[in-house]
Amino acid sequence: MLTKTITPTLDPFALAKTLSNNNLINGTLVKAKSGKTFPIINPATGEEIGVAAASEAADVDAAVKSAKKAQKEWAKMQPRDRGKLVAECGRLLNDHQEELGRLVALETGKALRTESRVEASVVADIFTFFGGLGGELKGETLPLKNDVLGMTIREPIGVVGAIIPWNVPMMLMGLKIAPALVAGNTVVVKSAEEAPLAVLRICEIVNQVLPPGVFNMLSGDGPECGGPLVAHPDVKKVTFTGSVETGKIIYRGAAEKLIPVTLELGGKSPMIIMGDADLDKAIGGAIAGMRFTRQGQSCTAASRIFVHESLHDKFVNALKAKVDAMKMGDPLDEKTDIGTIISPEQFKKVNKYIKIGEKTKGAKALACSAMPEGKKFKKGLFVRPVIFTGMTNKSKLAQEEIFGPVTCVIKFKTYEEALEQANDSVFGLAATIWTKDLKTALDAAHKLEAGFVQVNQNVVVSANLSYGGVKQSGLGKEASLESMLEHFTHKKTILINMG
Ligand code: TXE
Repeated sequence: MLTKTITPTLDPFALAKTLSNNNLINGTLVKAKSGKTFPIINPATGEEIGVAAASEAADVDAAVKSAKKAQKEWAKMQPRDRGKLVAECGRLLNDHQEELGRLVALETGKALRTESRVEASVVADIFTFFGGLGGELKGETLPLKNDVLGMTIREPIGVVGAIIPWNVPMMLMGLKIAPALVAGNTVVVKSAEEAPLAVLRICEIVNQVLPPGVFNMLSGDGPECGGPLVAHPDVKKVTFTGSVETGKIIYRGAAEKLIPVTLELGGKSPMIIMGDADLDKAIGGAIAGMRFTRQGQSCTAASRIFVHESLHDKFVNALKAKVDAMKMGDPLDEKTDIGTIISPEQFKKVNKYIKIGEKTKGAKALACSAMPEGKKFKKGLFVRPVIFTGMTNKSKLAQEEIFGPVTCVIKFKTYEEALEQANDSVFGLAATIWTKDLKTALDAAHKLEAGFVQVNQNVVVSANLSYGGVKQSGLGKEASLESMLEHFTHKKTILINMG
């Protein structure tokens, strides 16, 4: 039931100001107890657009207490009724799509038309999808002796700590909180320093329907706010998306308390383009897969493209021409295809890798598209997309996650050689194979070491598609019914002796 009505605000600058310096604890917007804040910067111009609350351990404690208190009543509700409330959040988020798209474009630098609106529609869909799954929290009956009845039931875990990054903040938050809530848990989310606004706006929106305390949100620094959240004795599960390094810190913290974790980490996703592939489709797939529109800031970015020698030169030229035609510019401008890098730190990291690539033996850098013009963007974190050719899969460029608009195109002769190189990575998130040959496609689908393999397409994450990596790309799955059951409930076994 709607208790308050928030109407969409289409001016993201004004919205950023009104959202500034807020956490959501127990259904109320509050500042950090210390009163400390940090600036939120528009990456397209370098200008401050607002401030975020710099939450610390005391704020974490207040948020967790509120979540713990709310969980008792929340867990008593019928799962389908919880689901209805979560689905209602989806309906409201749907009404706020344009507003959320603009806000996330402003704070992250992701182009509105190609990226940010899409994310806003996906987050609404995630709530709608999980909202319909309340009735799926079913158990089993067990085959036992005649006079013993055995069964399993699904129980919520308790308070869930969710730590999210900045690249797709709304979607990644939705993938964590929607299933957690439907399963009867309550949540404390920590937003990313770089992108706290759109997720905070989502809090305001869902706060209209969810009971106070069921969903709490803090902005703050990783170690200062995320650290105490993981360590808090009343947090019984942690779910995280971010870097491998931070994932390991979180895993260690969770191990101290022996609580379960879900980790969605980095990637270096391979694309194998066989000699018989449809070249146009493969080029489209490379552009979509590489997420140039998001400046390559995607964990599934197709950052290693293995192309059969017979197609290599044609592919590189055609890919360059297509990326050249993409317009880099103001993320809020409808004509813009490619926005900015998120932060000065990431900007430095991406440029460092481009320099490494330029010095790599045999490598050739093809810079594409053009920098936006105008004084306004002088301090903007724009990076021209770069296609590297001529390096090997062993090079730093092909082995480490760059998280920028940089892809490596590597020539191969045989399928076996391509497959071996594709699997020669510490990561295992996503992979694609492009071929007309069914046998090769099926073989690759089996043998590619990745959590998500696609043949002749490169679609993005969406609700109902189980998503998650192997190797150093993480632990566990998101986005599906299975993710709700396996990651946000305990299975309890009950035996009843009727003799
Ligand atoms: O990530 P971090 P950063 C990768 C990508 C990128 C690199 C660094 O390669 O270049 O990570 O990005 C919180 N305890 N990905 O620095 O540090 C932090 O506040 C608890 C891939 O942004 O992992 C933020 O909310 N929490 C990725 C979140 O962790 C801590 C998306 C992510 O930050 C913490 C983003 C701590 N000690 C980056 N330290 C993907 N898989 O999509 C930090 N955090």
